Amino acid sequence: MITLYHAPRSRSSRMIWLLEELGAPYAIRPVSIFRPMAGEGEPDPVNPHPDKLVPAIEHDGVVITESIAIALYLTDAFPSAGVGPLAGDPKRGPYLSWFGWYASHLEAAIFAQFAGELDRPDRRRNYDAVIRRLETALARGPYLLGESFSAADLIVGSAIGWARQAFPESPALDAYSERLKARPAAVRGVAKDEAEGVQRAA
Ligand SMILES: N[C@@H](CCC(=O)N[C@@H](CS)C(=O)NCC(=O)O)C(=O)O
Repeated sequence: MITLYHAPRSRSSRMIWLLEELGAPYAIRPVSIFRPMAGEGEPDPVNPHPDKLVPAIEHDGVVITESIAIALYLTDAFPSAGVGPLAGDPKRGPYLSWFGWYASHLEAAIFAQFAGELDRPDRRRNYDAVIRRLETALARGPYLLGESFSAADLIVGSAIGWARQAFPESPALDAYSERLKARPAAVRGVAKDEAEGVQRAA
């Protein structure tokens, strides 16, 4: 059994989606977090994350943190779902590369745009490269790895969905977001996330 430490409408929401894709046995343990945008919320002593962030998961007594580490850990642990190429598969390298790119470049581009920093040449260069990389990948295939969906789409796509206004107009990006949102596991994930939010507000 996997325990997901979760706060509604946060980076842990996509982990519900991932667990649904995997058909993995899991329980959601709601925790409170500090929400910097709203300036409210308290770190939860129950949360095993060393910095009291979400997501964190606990599996067989081991705590795993960081969205991309959790995604890799889970897709390796539940390979029969077929949403994470394993070592030996030629798609494994590109799969890992998309995760690294997400953490190093995509999040930086989003936050630079939100912070109004795109007049800085280094920020602009990264932002333009990010848009180019996404457009190129989506012109090739419906998913980042080509024909089939993977957890790299889930991580990258959830960030695009959350921060759509940070990106320029793009039919390809919109179609990609819609394709991902329509997945049955994503729909179930959203419903469970909403239910958690309602319970916490009650
Ligand atoms: N790189 C981390 C970021 C985690 C993160 O920043 N989570 C936010 C919620 S979206 C959080 O827990 N914030 C609480 C705080 O800032 O104290 C990951 O992707 O897992």
